[in-house]
Amino acid sequence: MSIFDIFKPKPKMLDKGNYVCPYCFESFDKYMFQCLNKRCNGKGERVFAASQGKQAECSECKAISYTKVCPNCHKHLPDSTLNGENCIISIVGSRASGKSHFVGVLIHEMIRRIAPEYNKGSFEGFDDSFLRYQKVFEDKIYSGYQLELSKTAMNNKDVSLPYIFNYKFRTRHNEIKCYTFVFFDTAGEDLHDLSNMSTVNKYIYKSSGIIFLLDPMSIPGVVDKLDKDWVSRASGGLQEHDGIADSIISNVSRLIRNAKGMKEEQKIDIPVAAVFSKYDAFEQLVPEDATVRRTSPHCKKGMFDDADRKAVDSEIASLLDSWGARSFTSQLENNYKTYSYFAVSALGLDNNPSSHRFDKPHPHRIEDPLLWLMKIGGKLE
Ligand SMILES: Nc1nc2c(ncn2[C@@H]2O[C@H](COP(=O)(O)OP(=O)(O)OP(=O)(O)O)[C@@H](O)[C@H]2O)c(=O)[nH]1
Ligand SMILES: [Mg+2]
Ligand SMILES: [Zn+2]
Ligand SMILES: [Zn+2]
Repeated sequence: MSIFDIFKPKPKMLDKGNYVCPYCFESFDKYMFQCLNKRCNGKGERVFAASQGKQAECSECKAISYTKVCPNCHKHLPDSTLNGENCIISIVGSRASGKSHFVGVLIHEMIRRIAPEYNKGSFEGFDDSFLRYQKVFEDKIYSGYQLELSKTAMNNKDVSLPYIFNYKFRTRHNEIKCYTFVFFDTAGEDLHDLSNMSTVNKYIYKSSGIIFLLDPMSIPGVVDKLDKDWVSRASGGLQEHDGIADSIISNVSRLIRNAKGMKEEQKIDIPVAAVFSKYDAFEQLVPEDATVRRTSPHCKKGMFDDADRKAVDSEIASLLDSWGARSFTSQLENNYKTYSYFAVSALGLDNNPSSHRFDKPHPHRIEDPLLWLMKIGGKLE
């Protein structure tokens, strides 16, 4: 038994149903079927209950359908939703903390480098997720254009659609595993105010892991030590910052406690990766011999190097301390059972955006938070 076994998922305790839709996050007991027969009068709109187990007959055209859909939003469901292998990863953090660039670069790297290198795995978009991902993120970031700040999900259906990817790989015992990852790139705007958080409300407490992005450019102890011009470039033109994410972490914690009916004294059991974004912008403040300066070791080794993770965790915790950001660290400690500190750069060293252009991203340690969440969730060997 390894230390990680204690974090393996416990038998599921879901509120209403057994399944969680990765699009609308409603829970349900029984999925439905959709008729895809082009000549059917229902024209793909018709949704019906199963006649027997894995298939159903369309009441309109009598064709047999195997296409399982959510009874609430009627979107096509991946198999792993029905096997209970959904991992909802929520990405939260204040405005301009770097969430969208992080997701955009992480997915690109997962497909091309991380999954194949780590365990010869594949990372494939489900349904239209890859096309949506390309349009919203990859086409822009990888031709060197900075993304715009994300729009609020309220009254914005497209924005509130998550990106769904299947991670498939073979274990050392030659078993094929498939996990469905649901990435939700929240707009910072929707996290600052509890009354604005109705969308976040739906998925945050169902997450398998939370990636909490901390913006180094919002910490006075960091900004004071850096060149002004440098800071303004890494801040994406955003002049005002609302302090280091304290209000967001308390809003997020409150939502989770309310939804799960937890007392204030109980610690939340969803693991949190507390991640400094824009590492490139503050590397000059990091000690020369620090582990976090080295390239991420996990993919090269083909296994998760927990000693490396622990070293980075304590380096970042002591940097936060020395920058006077204790209120954040104690909030995390008092509210969450499991958390670890990381630092990543989505764009890469010497790639600080100027006039909204930069070189093709060459990220630093972008895989660490996700691999850690998978590892402690018992999803990686
Ligand atoms: N130097 C540097 N700047 C970055 C990095 N990632 C993002 N930025 C900059 O940070 C600013 C905000 O990035 P976004 O990813 O749009 O931030 P966000 O958290 O999605 O913001 P909202 O959508 O408003 O919540 C942009 O100007 C980016 O160019 C990075 O790795 N390094
Ligand atoms: Mg964004
Ligand atoms: Zn039909
Ligand atoms: Zn749904």
